[in-house]
Amino acid sequence: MTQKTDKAALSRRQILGGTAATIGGMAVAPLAGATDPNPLNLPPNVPEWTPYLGVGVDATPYGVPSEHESHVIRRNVEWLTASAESSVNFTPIQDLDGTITPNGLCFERHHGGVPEVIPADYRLMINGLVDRELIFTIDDLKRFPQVNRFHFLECAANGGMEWRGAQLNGCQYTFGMVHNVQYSGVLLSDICREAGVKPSAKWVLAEGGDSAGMNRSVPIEKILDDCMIAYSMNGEALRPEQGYPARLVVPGWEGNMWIKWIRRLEFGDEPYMAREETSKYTDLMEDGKARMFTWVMEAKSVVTSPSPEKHIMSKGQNLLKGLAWSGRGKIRRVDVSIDGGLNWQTAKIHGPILGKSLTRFTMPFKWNGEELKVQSRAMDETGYVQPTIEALQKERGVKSIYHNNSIATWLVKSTGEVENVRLG
Ligand SMILES: Nc1nc2c(c(=O)[nH]1)N[C@H]1C(S)=C(S)[C@@H](COP(=O)(O)O)O[C@H]1N2
Ligand SMILES: [Mo]
Repeated sequence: MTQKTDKAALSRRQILGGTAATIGGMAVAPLAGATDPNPLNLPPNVPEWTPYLGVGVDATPYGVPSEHESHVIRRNVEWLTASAESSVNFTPIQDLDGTITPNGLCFERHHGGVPEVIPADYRLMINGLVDRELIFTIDDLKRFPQVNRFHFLECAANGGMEWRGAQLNGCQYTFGMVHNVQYSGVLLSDICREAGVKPSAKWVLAEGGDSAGMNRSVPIEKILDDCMIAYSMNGEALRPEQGYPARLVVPGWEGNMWIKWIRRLEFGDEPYMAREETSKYTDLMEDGKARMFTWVMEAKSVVTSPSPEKHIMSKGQNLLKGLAWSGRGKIRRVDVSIDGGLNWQTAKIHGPILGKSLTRFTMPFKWNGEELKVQSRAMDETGYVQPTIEALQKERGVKSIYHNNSIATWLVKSTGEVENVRLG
């Protein structure tokens, strides 16, 4: 693993809040990775940075986070990394607030590395069962009506290492193959109208322009419902690693279908049975059969703090934070347990609550140094409830890599340290 600094920086004294001060009855302790404060900089003294002029507006033409936030980065797991070009890294969701993933922190999954696409040379080709086969430039795409929508993208393999037991001791590694972005782009229904899709067209093959030439079949109903070709993320052009200059957005469905660097949409009358939907991205069951075309990402949630990277720093009042999402629509409710699922409380969910988008929840709790088994359970607007791992294994066994949306458990020890565990 390449998780380096975070744990080492947590001294026992910090965990137990030996230097904790008290503000309005709430204990505050230094954060992991923080250096000890210099008393000369603390009130009632004037801090040493105040009397000097600061850095000017010409210093950072493209702004970057404070150097004190350098631990908030995408991380990868060495033993999951066959080669850097065909690999994955993880979003540091334990370090984020709200629901938007900053562009530089969106996890990446590439099958053949990030191609360098020159925007002037970019083309999107439409062919197959259409009245007019068309080729669009990026400027052509930008002349269509624009939509701006918030959606999560979750890799179907998020949590895939955990089917048989708790493995990766990190919130980032266990749940970090997800990001949530506001996409600007064109609805595919508008592009389809322009091309004149024939009634016989039932499937669309979406194909990428990377060396992997990644392709997936998408049913026409989904294409016409809410799929987009996105050219912007969180207000700026797509990042190269997210598919610059254009990617397919397939709201609520597994990340593998969100073809990056998209170069072609072929309309056909049957699924194309591509590698990524036959050999990969099928779910092997106990009886040797495999589930196929399991597109929707079912409701899921995760407590991001406390979590293996976010130890409890002080006794008394604390705030539990987490994220919930569902590929079927909006999150309706999130329950939280701190005793391994015996008792549940309903967490506060924060608006705006958007369909097929991350939703933030929080819950205040008091901690007196006792062991906790922290869990969260999401329910979506269809009434679907996030299952326990036992219930999911009963239905699907343990051979599957994909679509593990079960409830996870964080064990909080008396030191305040947190571990990923499997109960029972
Ligand atoms: N062209 C292309 N598109 C692709 C991939 C790829 O390797 N090539 N990886 C897919 C997979 S498996 C996932 S999970 C998502 C990841 O998107 P991200 O890198 O923006 O997080 O992109 C999908 N689209
Ligand atoms: Mo993926």
